[in-house]
Amino acid sequence: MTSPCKSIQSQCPYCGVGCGLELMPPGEAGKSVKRDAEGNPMWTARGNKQHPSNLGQVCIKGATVGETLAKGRLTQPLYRPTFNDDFQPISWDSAFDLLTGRIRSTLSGKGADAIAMYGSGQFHTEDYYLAQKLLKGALGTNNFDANSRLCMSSAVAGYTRSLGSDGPPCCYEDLDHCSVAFLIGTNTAECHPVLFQRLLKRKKRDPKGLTIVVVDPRCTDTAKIADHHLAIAPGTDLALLHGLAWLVIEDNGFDSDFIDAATEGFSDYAKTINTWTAEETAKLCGITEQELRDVGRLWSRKAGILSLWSMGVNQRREGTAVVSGLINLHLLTGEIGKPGAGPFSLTGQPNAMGGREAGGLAHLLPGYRLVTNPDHRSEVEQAWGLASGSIAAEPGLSAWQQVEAMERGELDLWWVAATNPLVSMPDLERVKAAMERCPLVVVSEAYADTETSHYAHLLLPASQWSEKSGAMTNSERRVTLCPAFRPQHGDSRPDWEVFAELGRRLGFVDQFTYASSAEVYSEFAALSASRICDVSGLSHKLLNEHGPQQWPFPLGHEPTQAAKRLYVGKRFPTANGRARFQSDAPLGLAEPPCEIYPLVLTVGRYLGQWHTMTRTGKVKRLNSMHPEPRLEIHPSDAGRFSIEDGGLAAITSRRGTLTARVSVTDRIRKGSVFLPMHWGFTQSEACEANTLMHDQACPISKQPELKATAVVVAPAVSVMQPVEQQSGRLERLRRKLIPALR
Ligand SMILES: Nc1nc2c(c(=O)[nH]1)N[C@H]1C(S)=C(S)[C@@H](COP(=O)(O)OP(=O)(O)OC[C@H]3O[C@@H](n4cnc5c(=O)[nH]c(N)nc54)[C@H](O)[C@@H]3O)O[C@H]1N2
Ligand SMILES: Nc1nc2c(c(=O)[nH]1)N[C@H]1C(S)=C(S)[C@@H](COP(=O)(O)OP(=O)(O)OC[C@H]3O[C@@H](n4cnc5c(=O)[nH]c(N)nc54)[C@H](O)[C@@H]3O)O[C@H]1N2
Ligand code: SF4
Ligand SMILES: [Mo]
Repeated sequence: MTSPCKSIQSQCPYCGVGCGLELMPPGEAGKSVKRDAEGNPMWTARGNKQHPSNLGQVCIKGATVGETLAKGRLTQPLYRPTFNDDFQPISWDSAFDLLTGRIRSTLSGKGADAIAMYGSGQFHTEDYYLAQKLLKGALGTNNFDANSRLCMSSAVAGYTRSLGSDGPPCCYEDLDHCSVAFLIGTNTAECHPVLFQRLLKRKKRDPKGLTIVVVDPRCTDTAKIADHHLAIAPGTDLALLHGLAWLVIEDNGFDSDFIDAATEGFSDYAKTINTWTAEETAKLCGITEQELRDVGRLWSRKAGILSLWSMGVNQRREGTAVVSGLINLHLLTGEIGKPGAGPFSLTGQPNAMGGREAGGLAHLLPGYRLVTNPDHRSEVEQAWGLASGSIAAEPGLSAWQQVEAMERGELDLWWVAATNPLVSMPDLERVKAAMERCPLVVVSEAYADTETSHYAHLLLPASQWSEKSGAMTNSERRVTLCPAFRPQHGDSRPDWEVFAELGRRLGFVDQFTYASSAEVYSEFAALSASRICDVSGLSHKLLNEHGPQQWPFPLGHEPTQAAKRLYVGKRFPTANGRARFQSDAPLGLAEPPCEIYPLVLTVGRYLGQWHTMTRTGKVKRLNSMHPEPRLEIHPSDAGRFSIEDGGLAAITSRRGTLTARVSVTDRIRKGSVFLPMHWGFTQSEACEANTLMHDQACPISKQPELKATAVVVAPAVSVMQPVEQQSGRLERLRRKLIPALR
């Protein structure tokens, strides 16, 4: 652990902007020692001026992270053989004995594929790397997936399909250079606030030099600053993108030199977009032809277009096709690989990027390698000192496929780490029922009372950010070292250490012996050599001495703060060096509105809450920003369904019903309603939005369509509590869980 007397530099553990934070020890920031609600002395955070990604800026979540770290922590391993038993404290030694025993009996019984792990973009790179090494290398199953499957996997698949490799090509400086910011399916103001502020400042400084377009069915805080807000009907994005391409061609606004020199597939693409006339497109998207034409003209100008996108694009059953549709426009206009231009996915979580680099999805191996590629498998087997054929040749189960496998009774062990699927997965009642069928559910968690903990047999206390050292990569491919600067809570241990110890106990002593997380990072870094995401020149030591660095960073590379872009030479990492136009026909929503369920529910985020509230829900200031979840509904729909502002509504989909208090607002488009995702069944204001969502996913990226489901609303007279609260299950479990913690 680093000396606690001086300020510490790290990366914010919340969103993928990956701001640099400076953390001041208790008593150093002001005169008196700040304390959290439980009286613990508190570290305070501010933006790190030296960090190139945020230049000293910070948002309210980053600034209050110090208040979240100590409260309500899980401090020792707990076990119960069945959900009807009480949790009992057990030692780590017994926990490892239990795990190795069950793993060995599964391996000799159903086989390795009856084990699966579901990890998270909130892992450090070292946690990720060892988790997937444990499953893919030691156990011989590719069933390691992460919540990035619900988040960035359409971006991963879209980049790979269109450009030949994953990896966002842009950098944050492009926000200062672009003449058009094309924001699609991103509420940047609430979800990537420091980037939004950078854009806003630029707009104020140079109103004519920057045009902002926002494509979103809601008039979010992001859309409020837009010059053009296209409030399209949900799920019509691909049609919109094809329609914009049609206009670019009509205007002669394409870049034929770029198309000839650097792409393939243009003639098929031209045929596909030919049917998306301005008139057709505007009609399908529910906007005016003029609105569409105004934005089409901006693309034709080719004067520095930067596209930013997030979950409104990725969380679709045609997510990969929409990402490719957006990249198509950049290829058509040659707007890629130069300052202020390019397709730029805004990563959700602080280290989903590091996870992708480290092989943290069921189809990947470290260094953006693929499990289906025999050369890639053999390179990794050699590096890991494993016999040829040790790594399975088929992709493992993706996040939702793991749930389906439990439903079929095919999983003997499901290990959830650093994610809270009983809030964040679709169709929650199905997930709960599936977990009840699984003989051993292991949950590695930093906090005690999370929704998923209530459905665990074995709870393992995890050290979290600030208590373990590791690297994270942000959206602009910048790697920051996050050092340990606070002590462990009780018996909690870093995730990577737990995975390493289990590997050794399973007999892989050489493969899993590390003196520190720095050694884990070095092994991963070496394996990335000569791949596009090459970080072989990086180490904890270099990052500590020279600060954050962007990749590619090959061995011997000099540390630099100068921003880097990919594909500046118009060459792409495909077999023939050309980027590929994709010609997908738009499909629209998997569950479109109908007579019985006439509205489209979309589920997203509030500025002051992070996901399932295990951390931000502990901060008074943040809770007071959003005291409760609200259903947003348009005044005309409210009238149609007799819903009143401030009243209660019952929201019903094909999968269930819940109640929520209502905000009648024209922020939302007619025909759509919005709920936040944050409030799970442990919250007194519980509103389990995902009980309503369906599981249909993009066939390429396997990312579920978490942004849209068909619902009907009606006035409600009383609050409907979640099953766990109604049945007393929550209290019963808490009584068992919490005494065991004391
Ligand atoms: N405050 C806060 N910030 C966060 C997070 C958090 O929990 N809280 N989480 C982080 C993570 S992991 C992620 S992934 C990002 C998510 O960041 P965002 O994707 O920006 O956030 P969301 O609110 O999920 O959804 C974005 C927008 O998609 C719109 N949308 C819905 N349907 C459609 C559609 O059909 N087309 C289009 N074009 N738009 C549509 C919604 O109206 C919403 O405004 O935020 C990160 N930052
Ligand atoms: N309908 C709908 N559903 C969605 C979304 C949506 O937009 N709409 N968004 C999806 C997206 S993009 C995402 S990213 C997911 C997010 O959903 P989750 O991943 O479920 O959300 P978090 O609350 O971030 O969960 C992280 C968990 O890890 C714990 N934790 C923190 N640090 C550590 C650590 O170091 N080690 C361990 N072991 N545990 C730790 C936290 O306490 C918390 O319980 O939700 C998805 N679900
Ligand atoms: S913008 Fe994101 S990374 Fe930056 S301080 Fe806020 S939550 Fe943290
Ligand atoms: Mo995410």
